[in-house]
Amino acid sequence: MKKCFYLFAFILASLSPFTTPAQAASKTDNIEAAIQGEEFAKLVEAPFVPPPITRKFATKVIVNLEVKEEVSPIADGVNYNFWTYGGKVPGNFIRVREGDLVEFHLNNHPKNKNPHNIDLHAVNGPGGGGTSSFTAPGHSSVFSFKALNPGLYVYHCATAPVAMHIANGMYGLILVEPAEGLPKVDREYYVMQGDFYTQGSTGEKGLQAFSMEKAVAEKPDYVLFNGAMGALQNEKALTSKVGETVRIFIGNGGPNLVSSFHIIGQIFDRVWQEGSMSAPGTNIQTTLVAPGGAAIVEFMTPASGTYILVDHALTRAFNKGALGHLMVASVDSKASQDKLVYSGKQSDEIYQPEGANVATMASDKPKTAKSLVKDKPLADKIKAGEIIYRNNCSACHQPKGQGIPQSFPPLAKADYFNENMERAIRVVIAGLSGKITVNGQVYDSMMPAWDLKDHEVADVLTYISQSWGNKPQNFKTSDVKAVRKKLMVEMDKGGH
Ligand code: HEC
Ligand SMILES: [Cu+2]
Repeated sequence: MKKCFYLFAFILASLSPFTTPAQAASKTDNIEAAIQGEEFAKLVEAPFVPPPITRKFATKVIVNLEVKEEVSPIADGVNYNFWTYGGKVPGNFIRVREGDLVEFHLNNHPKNKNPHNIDLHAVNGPGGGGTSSFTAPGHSSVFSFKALNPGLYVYHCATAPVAMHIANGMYGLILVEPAEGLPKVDREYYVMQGDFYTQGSTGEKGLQAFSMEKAVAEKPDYVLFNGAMGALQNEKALTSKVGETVRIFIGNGGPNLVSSFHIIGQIFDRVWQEGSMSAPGTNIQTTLVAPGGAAIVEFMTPASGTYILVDHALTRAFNKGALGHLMVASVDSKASQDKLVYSGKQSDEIYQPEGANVATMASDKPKTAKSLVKDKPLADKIKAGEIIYRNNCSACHQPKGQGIPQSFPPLAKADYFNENMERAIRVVIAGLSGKITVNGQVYDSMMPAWDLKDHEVADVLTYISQSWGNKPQNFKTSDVKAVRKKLMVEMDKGGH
């Protein structure tokens, strides 16, 4: 009877007009695929992945994955006791081919304190392997499964309390590559989001313990790509060159938050949504990645520059760490194409709608000539400035002016800020872009011009300079007014 059904299904599948190459082998075919030889899986740490599989047949793949409990930095000056598959968050990337027989060895390091197991979403079987892989410290469990369904799958620990094991970093990705392989690209990367819950608040220094209370409330202190703030920034940024194609295997360990994965300034040419290997979606801006889910995004990088990976639920990116960099380098032979795709800023001219007077728009509307220049007492200015700071500046420069390494310069004990009052005023009213050096660190980013009244600019700058170890100064409304006048004259002359 069962045989009969398989035969029937097989005939149906071969007749179906909807059969695409990605569906060429059926689950039944994969159950029956003959296994030839054996090999050890090459396990690779994020953000890299093992090379594409070129084998044309199914084999036995032996996976040796080690669980390690290890204290390492989650942010600058903040440590966390991560529980990992292979020593890092996310766990080692595993790459097998559909039809392969996977012999899985889960090794729990003798120095660990807790039992662990593994549930691979690529498994057809009870608990995804969880029930067969429960392993005490200093022990090793073995189980085997057949990789029947091609796709990109999450694996994670499923030992109680499961959410805690996952929140401590116990997740990774396994790719079951379709028999015919994936389209060729120039670069492949591995990025996984996760939410983290600490006793102290975001950025609080020292060793931080897990907070079950915050996890239950789903209020993370950190939302991270690859397990640490800055894990994909600066010298650790993902890279590519103009004209190259990039594939990112993006997963979400959770345990709780959905990721709205987006790269600022890139469009995904193809997205294999939810890790499915059937037809990819095309021309996608943001893709949802569920906790315990994954997707594959692919795009050609046509223009040079720095592009920012984010969870587009943006306070997670700018306040909780879900922020990475993709640096696309220009290529001499492609310089003209690069400029054709994106020009860069071509001009900045005064915009004056009919009937408007720029001079009064851009500054305080004077009631009397005197009210223009009269400042509040210093203490009141600092108080008012603190509120302006909190509402306008702290999202990027952070609540205590500490900034975010590589992205937003510090305003606390900031040599650049303290060096030149006029320049600080200019930055706020006219914006700033291009390379600057603050406390020895180079920033090459952009701050928008701020639409604040003259006295508000004076108040916020006074607050900053009277806080966090800066050189105390009193910025006057009249100073701001004078700088604004200078800027207008410069712009009228066409200078920048
Ligand atoms: C959207 C993010 C963002 C916000 C909001 C923001 N800035 Fe900035 N700011 C930046 C970036 C990025 C730079 C560095 C620009 C560069 O690299 O050229 C910068 C640079 C500066 C600098 C010069 C560098 C330094 O460390 O002294 C000052 C001063 C400054 N900002 C003040 C402010 C003030 C005051 C506010 C609020 C009114 C503010 N910023 C709001 C992103 C921001
Ligand atoms: Cu575990």
